[in-house]
Amino acid sequence: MVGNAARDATSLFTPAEAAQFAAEGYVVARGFASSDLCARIRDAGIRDLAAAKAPLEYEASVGYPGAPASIEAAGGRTVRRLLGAVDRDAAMRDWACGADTAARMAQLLGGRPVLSRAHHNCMMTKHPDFGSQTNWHRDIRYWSFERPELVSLWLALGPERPENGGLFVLPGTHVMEIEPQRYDGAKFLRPELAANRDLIATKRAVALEAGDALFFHSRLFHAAGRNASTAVKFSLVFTYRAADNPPVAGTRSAASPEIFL
Ligand SMILES: O=C(O)CCC(=O)C(=O)O
Repeated sequence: MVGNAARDATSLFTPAEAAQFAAEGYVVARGFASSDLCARIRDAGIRDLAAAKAPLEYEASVGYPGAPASIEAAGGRTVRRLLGAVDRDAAMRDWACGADTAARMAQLLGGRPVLSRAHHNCMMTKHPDFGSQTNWHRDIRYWSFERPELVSLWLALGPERPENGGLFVLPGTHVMEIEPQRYDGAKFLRPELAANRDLIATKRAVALEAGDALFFHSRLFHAAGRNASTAVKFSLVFTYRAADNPPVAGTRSAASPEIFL
């Protein structure tokens, strides 16, 4: 019994960590996945990348800064995301749906977690040469749920720093109201506006090591630069909702079967 109690305690956020998530919209669980598991997940990514195993998203198809202009251009088949991660590989699925992940998600969501196959559900593969920059955005911008309160989980499979395209966040922005005119047509923050510049000046880099997991709110603004290193950066990303926060019927968010944890 003592052993179980100790194990349960380590699988949850401390009150201080939960309070950080509530206040800042993100929290990092250090060493959340073992190095053995990280190696298995990363190897699966390397294997699927080499085989160009569908479903894939190419950098060229998102057209972000630094991406090839088209599939036919040099680097046009650079993969941005290996999609469908939960159905791609057992190690990815087991981690996404495992007891430790479910317990932490239940804590942050305040209810039973449900994994969305429609959003994230991918391995991000940021390449040195043609990997793109992602400007400041909230993931919820194109998602449709009863409440805009989902939590995403980003597992680093190697070191993540600004230099290799690691994430930046704007702490506390998950609870801010932002006027529509502060966004461009694709719902990225317009960096030329003084109000946005002031907000962006509050940015914080999220430095991660392999096995660290970033939990972040679907309304948290985040961004990432290009990968200036010589190695592809692999990160596994999933999104969860609470069971009482269903997707809106008829939208893309409702189009794929979900997994109740
Ligand atoms: O790695 C990146 O460029 C950022 C990815 C991201 O923010 C997203 O997919 O929502």
